[in-house]
Amino acid sequence: MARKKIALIGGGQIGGVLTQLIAQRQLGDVVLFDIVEDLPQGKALDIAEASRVDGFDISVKGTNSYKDIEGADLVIVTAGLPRKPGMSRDDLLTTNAQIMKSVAENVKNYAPNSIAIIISNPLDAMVTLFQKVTGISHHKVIGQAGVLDSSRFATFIAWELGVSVKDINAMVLGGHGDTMVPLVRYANVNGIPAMELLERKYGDKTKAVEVMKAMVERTKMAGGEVVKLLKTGSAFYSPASSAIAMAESIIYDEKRVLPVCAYLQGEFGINGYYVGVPAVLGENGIENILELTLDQEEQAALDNSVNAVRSLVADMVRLGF
Ligand code: A3D
Repeated sequence: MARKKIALIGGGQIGGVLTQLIAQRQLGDVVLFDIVEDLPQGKALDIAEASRVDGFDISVKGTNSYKDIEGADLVIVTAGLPRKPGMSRDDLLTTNAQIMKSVAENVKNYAPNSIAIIISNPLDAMVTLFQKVTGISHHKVIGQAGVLDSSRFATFIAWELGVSVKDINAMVLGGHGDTMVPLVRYANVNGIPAMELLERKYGDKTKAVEVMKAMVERTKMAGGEVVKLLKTGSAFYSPASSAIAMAESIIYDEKRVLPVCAYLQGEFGINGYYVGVPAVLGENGIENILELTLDQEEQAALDNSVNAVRSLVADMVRLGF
């Protein structure tokens, strides 16, 4: 198999971890782009100099020139400001939309045939803008949010039940904001409903519901919890790992079912918006969107989340993007 070329746009916290993970897993040759002079070159050199100890022989190049991303198979975008304590993701809209527009124009020029994974916030709006400016097919422009939000939810359930997180299946749908929808009814431990195990643990349904509700709330606010602790930026290890799971499914055509920010055309009753839903990821990007039955409460929560995405996108359009 020819080695893939992976362009990372944004050489900050997430971009750096992405580079290291890609190198260690030998997923492809990396070009790390940033507008800050010397920053991507420094990170690339640092990571390349671990190649002997880590045992990888892919190439890692840092650059300030978009020409170097030419012909990339996969582009992962993290360019943009992260949150500081007290900020919502939506507060980043104006600044990051300007950045995303310039990123997208360059990807359109140099890597129009790539598949793109977007991570920059506010996520749902940034994916929408990137797709609009590049004109790359919707199924090849995908947002990362659900893999991370779901991993956070799964982690909290594992801690609560005292079981391995490897056996937890939990999914979060909707927009990547405070209205996201952790699906309680489908959360399970190797097929056993998480709610059943909670009820057995506490011997009381009301208490089990209360504990699950707290985990749902913590999941929704998990990004902010990390921002508050870090003080100077937002989570970066877990978002990088999440994007790597998506990248691997695409590069190795694994057809994993992952919750990702995908363009919907009628699925879940939503038309013309990027929203987090379970999708099959393979060599063509999003190859299928898996619909599932939602009860009234879940559908209402998803509709509420979609409304938040709609108003964010409308704000972006009003700002001229
Ligand atoms: P940070 O460490 O600040 O890195 C961002 C990088 O973007 C910096 O190195 C900047 O120099 C660079 N940059 C700025 N403008 C441009 C430009 N025009 N072209 C290219 N590069 C540019 O942030 P980070 O890596 O921690 O986070 C990056 C983004 O991801 C932020 O918008 C975060 O809010 C977002 N984020 C998303 C998630 C999701 O799960 C969706 C999670 C965590 C962070």
